Amino acid sequence: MKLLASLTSPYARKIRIVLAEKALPFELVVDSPWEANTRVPTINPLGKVPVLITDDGEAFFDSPVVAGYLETLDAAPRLLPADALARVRVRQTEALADGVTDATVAALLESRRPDGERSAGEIARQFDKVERGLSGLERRLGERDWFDGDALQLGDIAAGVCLAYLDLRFADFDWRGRHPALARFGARLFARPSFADTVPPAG
Ligand SMILES: N[C@@H](CCC(=O)N[C@@H](CS)C(=O)NCC(=O)O)C(=O)O
Repeated sequence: MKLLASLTSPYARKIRIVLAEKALPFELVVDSPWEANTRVPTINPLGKVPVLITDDGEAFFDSPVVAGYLETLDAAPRLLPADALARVRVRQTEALADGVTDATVAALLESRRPDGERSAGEIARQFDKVERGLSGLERRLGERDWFDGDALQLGDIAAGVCLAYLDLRFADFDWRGRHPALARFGARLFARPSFADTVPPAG
C-alpha cells in the first residue's frame, strides 16, 4: 500500500506512527497539497493528506478513516478496542487531540496571512481552543500512563502527535509548564521509535 503524505502534516504523521507500531510495510509518497503540482486532489477531492491507497487501488482518507482501515488488517498491536463503547472512548480521545491539532493549524495559517489581512483575534480564538483542548486532554489522562486502557492506542498516538505539532509550529508555547501530565506523557511517547523516526523537518 501507499501513503500520500507531506512530511510536516501531523495527520499524516499519526498514520505513519500507526503503520510503524504495527510494522506494516508501505510506500511513502511525499506529496504536499500546497504545491502546484500536487496529485492529491485527483485522489482525495478534499485535496488533503493523508491518503492511503490499498494494494487493490482503493483510496481512504481522512486520518481517522485510514486508521480504522489499518485496524482491519491482521497486524498487532490492536490500536482500537474490540468493545464498541471502549472504541468510542478511544475515538473521543483521538477527536479531541485532532481538534487541538486543527486549531493549531488554523492559528498557524492565520499567522502566516499578509500584514493587514491577519487577525490577532482569530489567532487568539484558535489558541483558546488549543488551551481548552489541552486542559481536556490533561484531565482525561490524569495520573495514568495511557489515555484509554493499559497500552498504547490510537488516542495516545493522536495526542502525542498534537503535542509534537505544537512544538514544531509554536516552540514558545509552554504547554509542558501548564499541563504536567501531558508533559510526562509526551516525554515517554516522543522516545518511542515510531515517534523518533517520524520527526518532521523544520519548515
Ligand atoms: N481531518 C483531516 C485533516 C487533514 C488535513 O487538514 N491535512 C492538511 C495537511 S496538515 C492538508 O492536507 N491541507 C491541505 C488543504 O487544506 O488544502 C485528517 O485527519 O486527515
